[in-house]
Amino acid sequence: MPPKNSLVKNLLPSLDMPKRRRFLTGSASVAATLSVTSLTLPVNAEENPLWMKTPGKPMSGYGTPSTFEASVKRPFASGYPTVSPGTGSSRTPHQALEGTITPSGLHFERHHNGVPDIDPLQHELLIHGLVERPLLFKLDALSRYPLVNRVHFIECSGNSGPNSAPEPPQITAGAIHGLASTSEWTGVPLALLLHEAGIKPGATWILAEGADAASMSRSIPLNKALDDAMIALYQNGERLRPEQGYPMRLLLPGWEGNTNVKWLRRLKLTQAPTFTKDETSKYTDLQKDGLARQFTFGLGVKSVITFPSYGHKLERQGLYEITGIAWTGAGRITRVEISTNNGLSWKDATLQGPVHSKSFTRFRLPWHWHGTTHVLQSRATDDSGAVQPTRTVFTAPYAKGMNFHNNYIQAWAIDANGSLSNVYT
Ligand SMILES: Nc1nc2c(c(=O)[nH]1)N[C@H]1C(S)=C(S)[C@@H](COP(=O)(O)O)O[C@H]1N2
Ligand SMILES: [Mo]
Repeated sequence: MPPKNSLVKNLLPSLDMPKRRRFLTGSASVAATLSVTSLTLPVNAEENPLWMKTPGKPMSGYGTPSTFEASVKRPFASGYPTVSPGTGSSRTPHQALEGTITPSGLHFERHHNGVPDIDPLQHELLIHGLVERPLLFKLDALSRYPLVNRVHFIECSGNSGPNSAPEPPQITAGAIHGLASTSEWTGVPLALLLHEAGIKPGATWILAEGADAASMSRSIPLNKALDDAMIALYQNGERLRPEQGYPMRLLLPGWEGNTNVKWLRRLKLTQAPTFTKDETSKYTDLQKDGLARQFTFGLGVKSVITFPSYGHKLERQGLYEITGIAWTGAGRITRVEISTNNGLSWKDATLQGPVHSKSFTRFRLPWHWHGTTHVLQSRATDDSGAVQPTRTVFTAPYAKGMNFHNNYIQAWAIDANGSLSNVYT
């Protein structure tokens, strides 16, 4: 398929057009230049296309994308294809998407032992341990609490791992950075349920356990649970997808994906971390000195240019809009700068509002390509003052191949033919 963006962006006028129209382009917004382009009518413009000559298809119970978009899919890989094909991950194809909300069917997946087929009438959530009153909830009971909806990203701490390879992999933006997605989540603030259960003195951590065959579990500091944690029941307006934890998941905005326990069945208040298999065998960050950082929950400030990126081609010279997504576990994105000359100089991109906290923010910068070579980079800043690091700065403290929490600046090279490749700088 032609990548979605090339279909749209190639409508933009090139620099070899007549002088009068070039003048209009220079002074007008991108939207206005699109209407300038549409002045050139195709030869058969007055003839009705085929699909206007017969009645269209009937309604459907649940909508699906156009068949012409069939190639917009999540690339996936299983680590154990024969024993457990459901163990592995699939990635959001960012290079083919726009806006900030990830369509539910394209939300990335990371499963440690496949997707359980949970009957919501049988599923229960237990809150116990250091509480005054242990509580047991069915889905209908939870759904009766006052609900809140918030737009948040989830990002696996293993996201961007392919860029830890010695040579830059020539794969799409989604194949590298697609273990991150944003949804509007609706659910019950966890603080509400914990206060109802009554927190006993001494409780400082919570064990969160999933109802999958991996019983994936993590220890969560009580402070986070009382801050902005949510038991999410809905995703983009509908019940959670099975892949995202149906019928309920723990949502810890801005914290590494793994702590957002899906198919949540148990929360146990404890005096200390439980040191579950999932937080001792994995999700620690090995340093050069042989020590590993543990419980590195917050995700760093990050951005990626989604157009143009690997797999796109600039077919001709002219105006293009450089665009992408930025996010941070700390709060809001305040600035995204773009360099087209390998970091020599930077220009502020426009941030598309509303800028939600701990959510994807779309950035845009119009740019003229004159048919020469470039290295494109984006550098995000958040409201804690953190700036996205270079690859050299990020990797400095870690052991070789440390594969977690990569948030360094991504670079795409454009060659004189307009082809894009992944490069390390
Ligand atoms: N119960 C359970 N929860 C889980 C997982 C899992 O395998 N089992 N995977 C974790 C990991 S590593 C990540 S990155 C996120 C992925 O969420 P998603 O599949 O909805 O994108 O869920 C987390 N929660
Ligand atoms: Mo993850």
